[in-house]
Amino acid sequence: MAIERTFVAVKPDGVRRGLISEVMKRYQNRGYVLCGAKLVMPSDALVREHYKEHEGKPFLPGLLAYVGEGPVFAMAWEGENVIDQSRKLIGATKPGDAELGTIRGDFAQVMERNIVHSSDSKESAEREINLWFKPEELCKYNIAASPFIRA
Ligand code: FUP
Repeated sequence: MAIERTFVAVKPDGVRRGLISEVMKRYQNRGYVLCGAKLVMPSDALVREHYKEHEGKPFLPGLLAYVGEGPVFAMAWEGENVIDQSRKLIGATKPGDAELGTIRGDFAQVMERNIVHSSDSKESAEREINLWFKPEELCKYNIAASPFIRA
């Protein structure tokens, strides 16, 4: 168990559907701390770098076009095991496989428009936070409720 940071993004479909606050609410309800947040019109280079693990895959061009259209609402969240827990909050990549109660399970129908991204490992969390945020854009602070959230 450890305090971690993860990168979460509301993708253009989520932004344009007015779901930024809905996504943020779920992380705040869980007691995670918002370390950074900004609305971005990402460059092609940024989106390509973000999805570099998918280089050469047939769905990549469509994915780059969809996310590259922007805006993307980029966030960094901090909390106990937040990397794995955030993956549970967003739900399975294919919304049809996502449990009801997860973000994708509640708001999406197809994986090409699945609302949110969340880092899938410690390595990708660190890489993606550094890719989307400058160090001075990240805040370290305690929320008033922390004694009631963590023992
Ligand atoms: P996830 O980590 O859940 O976002 O999923 P992946 O990293 O495997 O995929 C990144 C994004 O590519 C997903 F959000 C959806 C999209 N994708 C497709 O559009 N088609 C595919 O066949 C696989 C993924």
